[in-house]
Amino acid sequence: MIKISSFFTIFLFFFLSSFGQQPIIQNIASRNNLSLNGKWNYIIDPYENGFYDYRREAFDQSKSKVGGYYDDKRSVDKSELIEYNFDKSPTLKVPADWNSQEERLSLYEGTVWYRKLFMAKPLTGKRYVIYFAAANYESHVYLNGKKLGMHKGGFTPFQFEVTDLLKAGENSLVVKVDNTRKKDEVPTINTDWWNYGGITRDVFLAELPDTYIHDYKVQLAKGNANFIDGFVQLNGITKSQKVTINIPEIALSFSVNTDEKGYADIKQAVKKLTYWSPENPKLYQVKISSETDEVNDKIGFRTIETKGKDILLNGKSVFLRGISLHDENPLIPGRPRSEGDLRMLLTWAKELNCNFVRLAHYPHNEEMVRLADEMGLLVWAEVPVYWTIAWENPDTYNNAQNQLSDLITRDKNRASVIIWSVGNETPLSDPRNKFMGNLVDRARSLDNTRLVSAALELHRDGNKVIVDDVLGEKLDLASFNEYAGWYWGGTPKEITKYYFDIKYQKPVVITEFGGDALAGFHADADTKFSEEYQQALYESQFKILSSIDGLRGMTPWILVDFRSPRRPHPIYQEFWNRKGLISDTGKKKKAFFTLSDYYNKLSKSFN
Ligand code: GCB
Repeated sequence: MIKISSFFTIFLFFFLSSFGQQPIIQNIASRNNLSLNGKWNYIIDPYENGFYDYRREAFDQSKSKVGGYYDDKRSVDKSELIEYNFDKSPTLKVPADWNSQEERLSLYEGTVWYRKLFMAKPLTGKRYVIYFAAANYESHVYLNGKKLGMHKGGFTPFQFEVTDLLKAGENSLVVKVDNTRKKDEVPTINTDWWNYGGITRDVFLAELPDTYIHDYKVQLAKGNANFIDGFVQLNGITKSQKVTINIPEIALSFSVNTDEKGYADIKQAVKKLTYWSPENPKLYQVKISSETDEVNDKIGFRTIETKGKDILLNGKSVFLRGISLHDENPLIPGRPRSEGDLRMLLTWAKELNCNFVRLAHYPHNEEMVRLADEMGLLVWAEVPVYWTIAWENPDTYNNAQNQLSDLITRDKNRASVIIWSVGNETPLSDPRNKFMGNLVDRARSLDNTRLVSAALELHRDGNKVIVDDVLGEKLDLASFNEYAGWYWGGTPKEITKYYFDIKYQKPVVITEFGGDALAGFHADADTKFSEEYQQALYESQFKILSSIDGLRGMTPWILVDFRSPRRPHPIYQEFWNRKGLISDTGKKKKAFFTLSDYYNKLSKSFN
């Protein structure tokens, strides 16, 4: 019998294949790739002149219409009118946002056209795929003047097969990237982070065999530390093949046979494993080979579950000593551009004595999650269902669901990821409960081995802080954001009177608390924006939070100051949210040390 998760994989595969854009290829970065990173020529197009004609009809909707910039025309005839020229246009670096590279683009929201010329030598019998790890927000992609497809969502990968379009010699790849905020999109128009535009993550051309390993899951079964439960999916003509899974370090090698759809379950008893944990982030080389393809991965094995108010990692109760972070390098400032940028962020989290990070509020780079695997940090992974989403629009729902499915598909083999979060601080209503409830069901149907949660809100009655959102009933954790001492409740010393009334018998993980501090601004602990205020706030928070029965973790807001259009104060903010424990120049504030001491003690006392 086909399991539900396998059914969805197959369904998504055929559904998406028919629209040009393919479902995500697992671990594509490890394949034979030609990097398309580097300098791309660009044209700023605020009126979308390269996409629509003067009657506002899209050029690419009609074969007879010419004029789209994706034609990448060069003048051959001196009488010809061409009003753009990529060859003579300036360049932007990829991967990187455009805001941080060019003064004119720092506040820009709209369309920018990117063009990359590259040489290829396609081989017969091979297949070629162009892969974008992320571009914000809506991308239309063209190769040699032909449209490959469109993708929405600023933080998830997308790809197109180009085997039939790739030319021997020079190829022109053109991408229209539009970061206009829109009410019905995911996220919606209002967020407390910078709307960085551009091709923000890696781009490459991957070469694959005719029939290749498209997807696989090699993970421990739910609640069973001695059994691998997963699947493998081939794509190509020779669908029925023998596939061997080999983990040399434990001398394990076994085979499965794929069916006429290229699919096989992987079910295998396994012994002698060293389990992955933050203290010992053990990863195994895993080799998956079919008759026509081979892919190598580094995979950790661990179990995660809840029992009453405990979170059990490999069967042992764990306290999640966490911190929230955005996908931003404050020193640019902008989206991270390299593994080094990502490593810097996670190294800071380690220096805080964390064993957990909340990668807020959208999928971070795949490389970040792989680093968390390697460095030993548990991960909360989230989709940008943030604040006031258009709950009643079915397209908005489908978009959110696609982003969630892509995140789960991409990161399902990462031991570090223990929680899928379906959103943050969403206002209560029936349509919202339905929307988010459906996302929870979807997450569980795609992956029954991890916890599912969301960052909820609370309300107050006198000194009582109440958490009773109905969505909480469907989640594995009681997780909520709590801003006592900043947005409400008075000064840090006044908040110790608050106590919590949490309706669910579940482990409690506080997803946010915190307050702004401008690094280097010193005053007394009642003065907002001072380092002393932030520090006192953390100390009082530890007092009120420690009285919660079932407190099993926290991810204070936030590791590093980050840019936000919502924060204009001319002295303290200058369009930075200053709730970071580290400043925009990398300086650790007082509260950084307060939290690292607290976590250090917890790491010794909590078993
Ligand atoms: C929140 C949001 C987060 C904001 C933060 C703040 O509750 O989840 O995205 O940045 O508050 O600083 O207000």
